[in-house]
Amino acid sequence: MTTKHLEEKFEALYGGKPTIARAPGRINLIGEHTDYNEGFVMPAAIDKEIVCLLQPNKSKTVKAYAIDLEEEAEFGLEDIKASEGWINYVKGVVAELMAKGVKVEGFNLVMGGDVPLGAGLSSSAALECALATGLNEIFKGGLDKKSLALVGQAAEHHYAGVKCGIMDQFASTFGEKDKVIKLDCRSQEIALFPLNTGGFKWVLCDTGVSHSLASSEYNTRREQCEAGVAILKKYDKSINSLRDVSLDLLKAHRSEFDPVIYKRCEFVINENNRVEAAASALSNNELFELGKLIYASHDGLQNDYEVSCKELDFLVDITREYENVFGARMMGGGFGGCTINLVKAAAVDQFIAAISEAYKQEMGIALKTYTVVTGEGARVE
Ligand code: GAF
Repeated sequence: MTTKHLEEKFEALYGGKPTIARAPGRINLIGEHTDYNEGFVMPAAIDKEIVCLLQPNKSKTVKAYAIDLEEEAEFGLEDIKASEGWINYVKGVVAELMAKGVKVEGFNLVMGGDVPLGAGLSSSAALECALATGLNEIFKGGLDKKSLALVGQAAEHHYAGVKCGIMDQFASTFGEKDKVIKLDCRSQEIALFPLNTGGFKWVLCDTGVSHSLASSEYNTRREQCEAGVAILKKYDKSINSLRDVSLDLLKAHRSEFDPVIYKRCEFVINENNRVEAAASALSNNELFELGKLIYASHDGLQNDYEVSCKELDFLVDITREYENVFGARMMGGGFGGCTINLVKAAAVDQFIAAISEAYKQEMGIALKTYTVVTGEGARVE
C-alpha cells in the first residue's frame, strides 16, 4: 500500500519525518477456533495492510489520527484506561508494551490501511502488530517478533475484551509472501510452506455483515471448551486443553457432558484433526481432498460450534452446486465476515459473477470479493 497520503497528513498535522511500520491482515485456510485450544491453524498473511506513521513528540501524550475514519484522538500515558473505538487498540498496545518494560513516551501517530474492516481479515491484529513493531523500533524496546505478537494478543484480551488465541497476531507478524503458516498454538512453533495451489485460487466473499454478538459469543465458546477440559481433567491430570483430548476419550465420557458443551468439544477435536489432514493434502497437491476438509470445517462451525450465520451459510451452500469450487467455508471468529473459497483459476471470473448475482438476489447485498494475494509480515520500512 502506498503511504503518500499518510505522509502528507502527518506533515500537515505534526510535521517532521515519521518512522513507517506496516503489518498485514490474514486469511485462514483451515483450523478455526482451535488456537485457544492449543491446537493447529493454517493462516497466511495477505497483501492488505495497516500502516502506522510514528514519531516521538517529547511529551506524555499520544496524539493519533485514523485517516480512513477522519478521526483524531489523544490520551495521556500516566493512567491508560480502556475505552471504545479504534483508539482503544492504540491504548492496549501502548499499555501492554509498557507492561513488558518498553519505555514508551509520548508520540504522534497517523494510521490507515486497506484491510477491509469487519470482514474477518483481522484488521485489528494488523493494527496491533504494525503499532507494536513501530513503537518497539522508535523507543528501542528490543522485543523480539514473538513478544510483539503477544503484545497484540494481550491488547485484545485486556482492552478489546476478546479472549482471542494467537493465530491472527502470529499470521500478521510471521507471514511471508507465497507461504502458508502451519502454527502449533501450544509450542508456538511456525512451519512455513508454499501455498502451492497451481491451477486454483483462493477467493474471499465478504457477506458485508458483522453481527454484534461476535465477541460475547467468542468468549462463551472459549469458556465452553474450558468446561469440557475441566470434566476430562478429573480422569487424566495431564489434560490441559482440548489439544490433549482424543475423540475416543470424549465419547467415553459423553454422558457427563451437557450436550452443547459436548458438541463444542467434538468440533474442536475434529477441526484440529482436519488441520493435520489439510496440511498433508496441501503438501501433496491433493486439492479435491483439501476442499472436502474445508467444507467439513464449515459444517462443524455451522452445526456444532454454531458460530456461522445465514449469510455465510448461503454463500457456502451455493458453492456446492458449482463444479469449479472445491471447497468453501466461513473464516475467522464467525457471525459475519468472509467465506474462503478454493476455486479453479480459469473459472474465477465466472464464479464471482454467479455468486454475486445469487447473493444480491437472496440478501439484497452487493457482494465484495477479493482474490487472495499473499503478503509479508510486520516490518519497519
Ligand atoms: C478470531 C480470533 F482472534 C483468533 O484468535 C481465532 O480464534 C479465530 O477468531 C477463530 O479461529 O479471529
